[in-house]
Amino acid sequence: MALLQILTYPDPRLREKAQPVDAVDAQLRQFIDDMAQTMYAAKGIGLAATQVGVAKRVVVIDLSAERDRLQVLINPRIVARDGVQVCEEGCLSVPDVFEEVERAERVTVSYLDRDGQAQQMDADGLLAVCVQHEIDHLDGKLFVDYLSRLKQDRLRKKAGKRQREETRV
Ligand code: GNR
Ligand code: NI
Repeated sequence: MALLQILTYPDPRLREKAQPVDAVDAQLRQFIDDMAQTMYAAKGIGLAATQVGVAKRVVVIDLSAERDRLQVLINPRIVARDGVQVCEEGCLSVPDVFEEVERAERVTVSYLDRDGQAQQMDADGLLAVCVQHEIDHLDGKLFVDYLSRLKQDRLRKKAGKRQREETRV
């Protein structure tokens, strides 16, 4: 297994639209294991392939306290949604930013599991938030895109400052 590097805002690769997976094979399963290891090491509850610079529609999620309930969603698609909930979100690709975002309260997702089998799942609460957050990543979208223009301007400035600090010798 290998730890992958998580891209951070405003890396342009976070804006790419990921392509559907056409074969769930051993190579893809190896990549999924690397994604899971990377998510656990970063203490995230989810990770999308886009965040590690791979433009494929693959997501890993684990909401369990014991970190032993890995969910793998390949080519996930929301087929039904209803209700509204507001949750304070964070993102491994947007460090140190936590803001409230409005999302659907319940979603039904169709996807392939790590064996390539078609599955459907009903999610609510935090799982529903996480699924929507991760599918957004696959479409090149970040949770900060839902914030006010003013907050986004502040984030852009903060990210620019961070980048200048990191590249200074
Ligand atoms: O670890 C994460 N926590 C989180 C909290 C509230 C709403 C969404 C998330 S997902 C985030 C990990 C991540 O960035 N996934 O893309
Ligand atoms: Ni994220």
